[in-house]
Amino acid sequence: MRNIDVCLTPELLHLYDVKGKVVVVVDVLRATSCMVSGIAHGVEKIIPVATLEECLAWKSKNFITAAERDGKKAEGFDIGNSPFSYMDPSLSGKTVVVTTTNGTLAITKSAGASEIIAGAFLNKSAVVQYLENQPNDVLVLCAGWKGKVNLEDTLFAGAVVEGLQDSFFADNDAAMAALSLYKLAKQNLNGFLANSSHARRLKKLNIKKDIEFCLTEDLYSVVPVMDNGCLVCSPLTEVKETAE
Ligand code: 3SL
Repeated sequence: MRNIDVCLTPELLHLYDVKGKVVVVVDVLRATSCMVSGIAHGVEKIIPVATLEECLAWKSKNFITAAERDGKKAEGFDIGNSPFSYMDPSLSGKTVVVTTTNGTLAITKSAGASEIIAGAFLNKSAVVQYLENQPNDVLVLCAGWKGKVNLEDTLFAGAVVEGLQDSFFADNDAAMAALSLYKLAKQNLNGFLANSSHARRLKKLNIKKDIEFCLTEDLYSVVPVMDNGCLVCSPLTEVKETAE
């Protein structure tokens, strides 16, 4: 039987071996939710980069850029990190280069995995189905916040563990803890996360609509997969939902 493990923050990633595994990077609020939304709404490629400097270098080559630091849109880039910005029809068929505080860093740190995919509550069941239909062990990597563990990514990890419990072993404490938390929270994710640190941080910036949206389960059936440095729509999944 295949194995599923959970890394609760990129700071602990050095303790895991990503070789031969599918790494599911999750940053529910909001990086991977943006990526899933963008791909679902027709963005062709998303290039995640770790730093503002790299993102700026792409901008100077006329790429569309998205950048966020500390929850705010970074100065000088085209869009910030709201899933609603990624739904703009003008982005359809285009490439977006993105850097965020934690999410894109978690993706770049996963280099060396056999595959990297982006997960969020928005595409939870599609991710579970995708993982069921491939042969490798799985590591869910929670992006967290500046090296610290956060609740929302841990809950998503638990949701994936729950979805795969019949076909994967989850015999490690991080996966068990994530699953237990998800079981406690799943009837009311929004309520459970109301006082979590990043929800409070975003609310202070008046970003409430994004939180509710990012906690919607299974709105989309796409799975963004890294291919040559770009996240693209996995050919095994499809763009179904386009209206918003
Ligand atoms: O840290 C990140 O990658 C972002 O998703 C954080 S924020 O939700 O845009 O503040």
